[in-house]
Amino acid sequence: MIEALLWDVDGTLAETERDGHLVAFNQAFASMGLPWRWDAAHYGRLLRVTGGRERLLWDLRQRDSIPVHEHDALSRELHRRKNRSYAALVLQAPPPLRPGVAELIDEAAARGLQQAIVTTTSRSNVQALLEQHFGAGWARRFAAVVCGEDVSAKKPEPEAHLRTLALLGLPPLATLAIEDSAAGAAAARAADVPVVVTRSHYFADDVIEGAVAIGPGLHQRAGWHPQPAMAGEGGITLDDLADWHARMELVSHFG
Ligand code: XBP
Ligand code: MG
Repeated sequence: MIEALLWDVDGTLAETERDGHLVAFNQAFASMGLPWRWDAAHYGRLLRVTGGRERLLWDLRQRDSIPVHEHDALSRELHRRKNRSYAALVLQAPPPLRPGVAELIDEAAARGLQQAIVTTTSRSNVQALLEQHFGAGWARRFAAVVCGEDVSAKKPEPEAHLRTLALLGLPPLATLAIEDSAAGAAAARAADVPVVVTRSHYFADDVIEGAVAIGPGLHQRAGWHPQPAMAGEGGITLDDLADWHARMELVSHFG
């Protein structure tokens, strides 16, 4: 039985990357007079590196123009500016919640499940996004909120999920994670947490292994693997998740 839903943020709750983080990274480069910009396709490749500062460091290492001893300080400053820009962008034009997300959060709350945020993005980014969608009291909806600052190893390491389980006081099999990427799914699995994957823009073709279900989004019942067992209209419900969780038929999807 599922007692808690563990929600990933970027890509799962909202499509935050292309119109949020990417724009903010480029604003940070411009604000420091740096001549380079990331385009949407390059950013898609960079997303293989989880964590914004780690992504910056990786990209800096590919450039000859910045001496290595400056990478650490520069990546910290760029990341600080990027997160400030991201919060401003989200305030101006919040990326909408993906369809079906709000409905499932409300259904889970109405049925008494605990819910948690399990992300390795920065806390300020989570705060900015969720405050826009759920108001100033957004954190009361979640029994635990684990962010990048709370872990020493980001996804695909299991630390964020393990920490969440400890905060909730639940064993992994009493929970279900919802993720959008191979790294997120691998993190959940490494913590023995069953995971459902809702594919997002940048991870539409990711090779995903060992999810209990993989599909295009929570708003539709078509296109899921395995298909929801129960016939119905509309989006994925808690009963669908419970059924996949109970069957625990591990599926993989190779692009
Ligand atoms: C998504 C990420 C993050 C964001 C940038 O994590 O990989 O690094 O792209 O955020 P998740 P930061 O899907 O687990 O939320 O700059 O704060 O790292
Ligand atoms: Mg994600």
